Amino acid sequence: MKTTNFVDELRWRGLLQDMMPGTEELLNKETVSAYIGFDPTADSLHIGSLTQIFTLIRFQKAGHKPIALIGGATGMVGDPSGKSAERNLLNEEDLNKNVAGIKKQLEKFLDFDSSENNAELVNNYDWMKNYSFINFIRDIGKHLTVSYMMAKDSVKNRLESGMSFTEFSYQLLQAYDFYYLHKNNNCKLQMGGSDQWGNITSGTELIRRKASSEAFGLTTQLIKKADGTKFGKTEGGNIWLDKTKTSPYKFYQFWINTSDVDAKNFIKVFTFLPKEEVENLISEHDKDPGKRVLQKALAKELTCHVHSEADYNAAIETSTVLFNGELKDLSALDEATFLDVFDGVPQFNISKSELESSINVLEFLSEKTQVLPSKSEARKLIQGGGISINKEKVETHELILNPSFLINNKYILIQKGKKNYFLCTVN
Ligand code: 485
Repeated sequence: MKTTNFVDELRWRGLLQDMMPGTEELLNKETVSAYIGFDPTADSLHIGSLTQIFTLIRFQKAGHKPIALIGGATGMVGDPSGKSAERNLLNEEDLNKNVAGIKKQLEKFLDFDSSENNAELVNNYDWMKNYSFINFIRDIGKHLTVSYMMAKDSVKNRLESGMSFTEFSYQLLQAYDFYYLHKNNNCKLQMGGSDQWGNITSGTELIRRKASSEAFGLTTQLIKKADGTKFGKTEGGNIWLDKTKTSPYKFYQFWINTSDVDAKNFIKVFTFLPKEEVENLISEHDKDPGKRVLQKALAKELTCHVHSEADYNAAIETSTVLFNGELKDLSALDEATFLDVFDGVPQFNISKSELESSINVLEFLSEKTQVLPSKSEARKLIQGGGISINKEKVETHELILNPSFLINNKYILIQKGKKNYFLCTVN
């Protein structure tokens, strides 16, 4: 059943970039199958891919049928769209691992069982693996001219810097996928980010020429941040959907730290909250931006959806550890989360044997770790109650550190004053 209008929905969320003429009419007229492709360039999707996963979900909620394609074949070639330099080819082992990882993630978001209006999952390797080069260039290559292919941005932008024939052919592969799904899965629409426009239109062109039939394309906006920096990256790299690569805590923190301007956009782009609720949240937020109503809603919706409610609750708990936590909270954290919590905190290393032979706290703070410039400074601060180790105030400068101080068998947490943390790793 049709509950929302898909195109209107994308519009008010600020997601719509381009549509081929007739797309909106088609979607208003009938139940449509549409696909979006994901190349297995890594073993996990990242938050950049969420826009498109959510596009498929929105499409389904609007009563249509979404198809997710994994590019087992195209991933072997590498899409030049939006790339300024030739890519390295992935080896087979990595590709297989990546396909499996991405498949698992897509399955989490979309229900792929075989009932009628359900989402479908396909892999273009299945129809490419036995397609011979000679047949492909006879059957497919013949329909698009070199000048047509060269007019695409993905090729034009590389005329100076160079591009292999391999990457030049990528658009033909993607065009053939669309042709194949149009023919075999009644797929009439391909969607993707705006960088995919050229490849999508190569597909509709192939379908027009080879099948004398009409197909459509729709692209969504690439997500930008108001300050111009790239969305979805931190100093540590991508924010991944796989919790072993980006812990739910760090994932939650990413969204909580969104700026006010961005949060107003992202609440529309990255949640399924209906218009009225979004508008209420925005006006509530504007009354007192310091309360970070939008950021909290954003972090909650996403952490629950991508991970789970339990992960969300744990992330909130972890966030409070730093301010009022007890040592038992710290040792309860798994190592990845523990490191995420103290990400960006100055770090020191000492050897395990040093610790085994016992270290006086003054020496530890000044010589072993340089938390303080000298033993006398350290003594002063301890006397003033300004040093804690593993969240416990150091009461005497005669304290001796030994392996019993280790958290997770590896770390000692030092706190100077209220806010300055240091992490000592013992190897
Ligand atoms: O038939 C197809 C085969 C492969 C693809 C699409 C259709 C993948 C596509 N060429 C591609 O490279 N997509 C990117 C990827 O996989 O990382 C990104 C796009 C982005 C958005 C997202 O995939 O850059 O705009 O479409 C889903």
